[in-house]
Amino acid sequence: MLIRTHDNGFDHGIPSEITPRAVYQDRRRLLLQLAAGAAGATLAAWASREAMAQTARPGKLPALQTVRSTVPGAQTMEKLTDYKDASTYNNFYEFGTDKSDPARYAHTLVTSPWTVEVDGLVKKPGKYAIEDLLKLAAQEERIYRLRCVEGWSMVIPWVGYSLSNLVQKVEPLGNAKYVEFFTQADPKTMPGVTSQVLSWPYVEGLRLDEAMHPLTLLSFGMYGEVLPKQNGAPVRLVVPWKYGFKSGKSIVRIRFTEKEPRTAWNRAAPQEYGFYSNVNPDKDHPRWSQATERRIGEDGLFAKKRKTLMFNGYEAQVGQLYAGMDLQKQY
Ligand SMILES: Nc1nc2c(c(=O)[nH]1)N[C@H]1C(S)=C(S)[C@@H](COP(=O)(O)O)O[C@H]1N2
Ligand SMILES: [Mo]
Repeated sequence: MLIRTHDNGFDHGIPSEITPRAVYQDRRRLLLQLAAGAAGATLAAWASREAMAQTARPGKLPALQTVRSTVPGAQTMEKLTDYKDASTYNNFYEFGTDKSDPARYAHTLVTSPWTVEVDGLVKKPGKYAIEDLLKLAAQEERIYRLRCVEGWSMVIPWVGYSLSNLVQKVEPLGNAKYVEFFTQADPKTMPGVTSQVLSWPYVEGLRLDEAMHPLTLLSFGMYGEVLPKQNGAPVRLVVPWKYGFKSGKSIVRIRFTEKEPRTAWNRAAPQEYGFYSNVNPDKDHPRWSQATERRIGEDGLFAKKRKTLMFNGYEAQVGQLYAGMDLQKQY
C-alpha cells in the first residue's frame, strides 16, 4: 500500500498545513523504520521521499498550489537537497560572487510589482504582470537535478510550468530561431551590478526547440512555496540538462530572435562557456574536469565524487535535440 500510494513520484500537497506536526513526525519515523527493516534500496528511497514530502515545505513564504507533473523526467527518487542548503548556497552574481552572498543580500530585491516583457519575432508581443504570468498554466511540482558548471549539484522540487505554454501563447514567427532571456539589473537594489565581473544585465539564451521542450521550466517556486529572492524570485528558468548558469534568475524580458544570442557567460569567457552548455561529462571545462560532481548536503568535501551523467541524466528526454551535432565543438 505504501508503494501503491507513491509510485507516481512525489506527492507533495501542503502536508504541513493539513497534518498536525506530531502526526507527520510519527509517520516519518514509521516510514524510516519500515524502510530500514524491509530494506531494498527502492523502498528506502520511497520512504525517504515520503519523509521529505512531510517536511519539505519550510513554511516561511507564501505557498503555491501545485498539481503533480506528468512530464517524463520530472520526477526522481533521489533524496531532495535540504531547503537550507538550496537557499543559502547560491550563485546570483548580482548580489556578489560568494555562495553565501545571495542569501545575505538579496532581501533588497523588489519583486512586486514585476512585469515580464515578451517581444521580438512573435505575433503577440506583450507585457505580463507576474500575477498573470503565474496563472497562464497550472503550477506543477517537478523534481529536477541542477548541476553547476563548478562541479556541484542539488535536487530541488521546483514549482512552475513548461515555458512552451508561454511560447505558444505569443506565437513565434517563422524566422524565430532562438529565445533570449534578460534578467533584472538594478544597481540600486543589486549591489553586485556595480562590479565588472559580468556585463549586465545577465543574459541567457536557448534554441527555440530547447525552449519548447516540455522539461524547460518557467519557475515561480520551490519546496511548495514562492521562490526565495536568492533563488531568482519572482520568476526564473530551470533547464535541467544544462549547466546551472543557463537557468537565468529574476527574468524581466524574453525576446525571440533569428540570430544566436550572445550570453553573459559567453561574453565573459568565450573559450570556457559556449552557447549550448549542455551537461557533458566527456567535455571538460578548459580549467577542470566535468566527469564528476558533489551533491550539496550529501557528499562531504572528502567523499568520492559521483559521476556526472550525460545531459545531467536527461538524455532519454533531450538527446534527440542534438542528434548529428559534434558536442565537442558545439559545447
Ligand atoms: N541572474 C542570474 N541568474 C543566474 C546566475 C546569476 O549569477 N545571475 N547564476 C546561475 C548559476 S551559475 C547557477 S549554478 C544557478 C544557481 O541557482 P540556485 O542558486 O537556485 O541553485 O543560477 C543561475 N542563474
Ligand atoms: Mo553555476
